[in-house]
Amino acid sequence: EDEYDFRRLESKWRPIWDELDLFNVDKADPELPRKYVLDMFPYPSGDLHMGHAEQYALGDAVARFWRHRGFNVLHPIGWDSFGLPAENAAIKNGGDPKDWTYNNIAQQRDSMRRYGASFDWSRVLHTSDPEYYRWNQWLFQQMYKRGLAYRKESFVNWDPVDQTVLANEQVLADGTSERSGAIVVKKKLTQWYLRITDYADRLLDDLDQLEGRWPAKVLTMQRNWIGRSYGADVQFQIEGRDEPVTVFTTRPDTLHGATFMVVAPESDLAAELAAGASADVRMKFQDYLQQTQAMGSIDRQSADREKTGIFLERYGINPLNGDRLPIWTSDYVLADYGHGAIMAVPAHDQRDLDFARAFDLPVRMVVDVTQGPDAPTDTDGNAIALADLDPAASGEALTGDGTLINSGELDGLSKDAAIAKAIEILAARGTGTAATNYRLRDWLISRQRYWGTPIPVMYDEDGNEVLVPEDQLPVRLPDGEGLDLKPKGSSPLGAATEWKTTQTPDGKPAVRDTDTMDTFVDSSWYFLRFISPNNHEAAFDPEELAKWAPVDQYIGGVEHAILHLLYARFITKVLYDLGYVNFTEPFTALLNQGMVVLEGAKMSKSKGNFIKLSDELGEHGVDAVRTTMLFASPPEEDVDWATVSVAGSGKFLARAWRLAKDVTSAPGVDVAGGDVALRRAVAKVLAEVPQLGETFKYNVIIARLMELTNVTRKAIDSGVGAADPAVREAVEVIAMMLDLFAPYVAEDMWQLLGHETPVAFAQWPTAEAALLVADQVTAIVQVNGKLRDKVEVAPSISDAELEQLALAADGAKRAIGDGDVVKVIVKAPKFVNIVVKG
Ligand code: ANZ
Repeated sequence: EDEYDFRRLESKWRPIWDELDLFNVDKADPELPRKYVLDMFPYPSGDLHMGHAEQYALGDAVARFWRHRGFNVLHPIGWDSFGLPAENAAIKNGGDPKDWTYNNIAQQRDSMRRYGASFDWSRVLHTSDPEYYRWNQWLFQQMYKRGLAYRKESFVNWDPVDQTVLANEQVLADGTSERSGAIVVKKKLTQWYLRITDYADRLLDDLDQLEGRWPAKVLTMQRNWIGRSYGADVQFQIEGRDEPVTVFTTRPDTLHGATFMVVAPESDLAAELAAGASADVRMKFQDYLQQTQAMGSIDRQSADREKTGIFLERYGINPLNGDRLPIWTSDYVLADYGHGAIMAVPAHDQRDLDFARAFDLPVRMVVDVTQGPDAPTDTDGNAIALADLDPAASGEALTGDGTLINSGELDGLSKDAAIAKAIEILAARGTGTAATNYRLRDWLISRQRYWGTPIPVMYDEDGNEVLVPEDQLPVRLPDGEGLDLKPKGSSPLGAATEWKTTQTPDGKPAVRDTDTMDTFVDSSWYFLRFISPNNHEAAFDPEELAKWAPVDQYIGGVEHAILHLLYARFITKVLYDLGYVNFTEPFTALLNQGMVVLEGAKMSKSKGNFIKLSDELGEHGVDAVRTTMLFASPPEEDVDWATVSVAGSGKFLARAWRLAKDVTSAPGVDVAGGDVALRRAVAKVLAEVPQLGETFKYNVIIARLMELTNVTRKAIDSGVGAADPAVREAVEVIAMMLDLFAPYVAEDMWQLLGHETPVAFAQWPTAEAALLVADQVTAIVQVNGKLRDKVEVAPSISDAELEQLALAADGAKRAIGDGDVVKVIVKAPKFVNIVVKG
């Protein structure tokens, strides 16, 4: 009991905290202002690891901070508990994915309690509970009724190892699956989609509201993902074909520079044109198509790939100048962007130029970039002649602004003016219009897997879609035990004959949709369910929503920068349009924590550089690990576990705890008469820490508490003594602030100091203004050893500064008179002696 022992503190306080249900927001004073602080909820993949420890140390510091600042803080936790790993574990080891999932949840939950995270445990939710996924189904149906959920047959990204469809977002830049690492292929299937593209403009424009509140990097990633570009749809007649072909271009100003056209190999148009070509081309086209389909889209467009393609023996007609343009097919044109066909302008587009040079096609300059605002210069700053910039020779396309040439009616115009003029001419002739394009695609949510939310739709005998009536929701998953869960390209639920067989509301035979939803649907609105998790009448309660939503501070990894956040923003806007919520952005502020690494490298079991959280907790204790996580660096940066000292954190906490043991004054003692120097030190911390907390500078806060701990220890051991009221004041402040990172130590200190209520709700006092005034010291100014003047200076003054002041002091000037100053002896901040001769 006399020594700091983290094991004793943890086993002492954990049951007491559990018993008290401390962070249940419904038990707090309803008059308090509110904040909603949310950590991205975990996937129950096993026990908590170092990454979780970093995230929850941070999120908990944020939540605790706002409680100490007088807010009732909603800080809920739950589990994102549907998904493939559970299913794969069941395939490997037998059993039901449910068992694996809920066992892991139980383990993580225990670990979080041990970790002292200040969650409201009355609000726990699991997305795999029928009580939760019922509302996924409800949400899907709401969207279906408004035309925002629809089915279509299309090429999908197919993961041949996991045997499932992937969203574009899950296909990595090299064309492999984010899940299995397999090379993703295209497959034609009928699938459910959510119409996120209807929201593209709002998803983009509303990002402006988040400027400064979300990491700039995340905003950029969202913008690029949505990828809006302005330009024109231009129609080209095709020789020997009735219908014109439309291409999307961002540069209609360059129409006169078009020298060929390219269509995507897997487009219907390519197939049609190839079918009419010679036998040789038909055969080459088939091979080329197969090659293309085995490739990822990002890889296909990469600028440094060698260009390949086939001439389809057909010609298009340029609507501006009547030029005849050969039509090629090449994989650098994507079937699902724009119209799957382009006009190629090799002089001003790099990929078109690479292609033209590979196949010896003409290159025609139509923008004189030497006449533009960013005219190129040589190394001496001299202008370069246009003839020396010829892309056909240099291999560098001229993509900059400039003045139009070789372009008939557009000649002499700037790029922007020419874009407007070209669109005007095309529109007048009925061969083109202004157009906007997006990279964003509709959200494919069907998954051919078991462990997810059943899609609440059935099909009658004619194959018509029929919604499962709302009063029959949830459509529950049948037991996984006994079902063959192995991936085979169709959902395992297809084999659940009894489950699958049902009736339409008017009694006709029907079968259920056997696919399940992408688990990103589950996480796209869970933050709203936390607000009324136990409401069985509705997904969320409007009154409660008004109190808490939207989330004030969201905390999680940057790996969710695109998908999860985009989907959550989309669903929020949908719910806004449906009248369920009165805000359009779900997360007012976002913080991305860094990773925990070892010697600069990501930790992984296979690399053998894996640090086990439970080992660290066992050796150093929860508080020391949490403090270390936040002391190591600002939260956005990575923590390198090889460079930290957890033992050092432990020693600091022991020193702090020892202070509380030593205090001998009674609680409530009047601090006004306490030692002024120590009170000033405390006041500085009180004034500075709230600012630091609002900007997440926990590392600096910990450094300040370390300093204050040392100063307080010195005061106790020197003349001030343990009975001085200033010592009590200092130790109380240390305990209240340590609660952000080291709740066990803080609680125990608080109790040792004689308090009977939990430290978590102790309000930080405000610093007394009088104590914050910068101190001054009096420096003595002597001339030849005799006191001649005094000056008031800051204690931090340098010798040089003090010398200047002393020489300028009236008393010193008089004493020096006409004499020569031969030497000045300075001991800042208190003493100066000026030696004068003659
Ligand atoms: C002619 C042109 C001239 C173009 C020029 C660019 C520069 P963003 O900005 O990403 O929207 N493009 C259109 N559809 C395509 C497809 N399905 N696959 C590959 N490329 C496609 O890009 C729009 C530009 O990308 C379009 O403008 C088109 O090339 C090409 F000096 O048209 B451009």
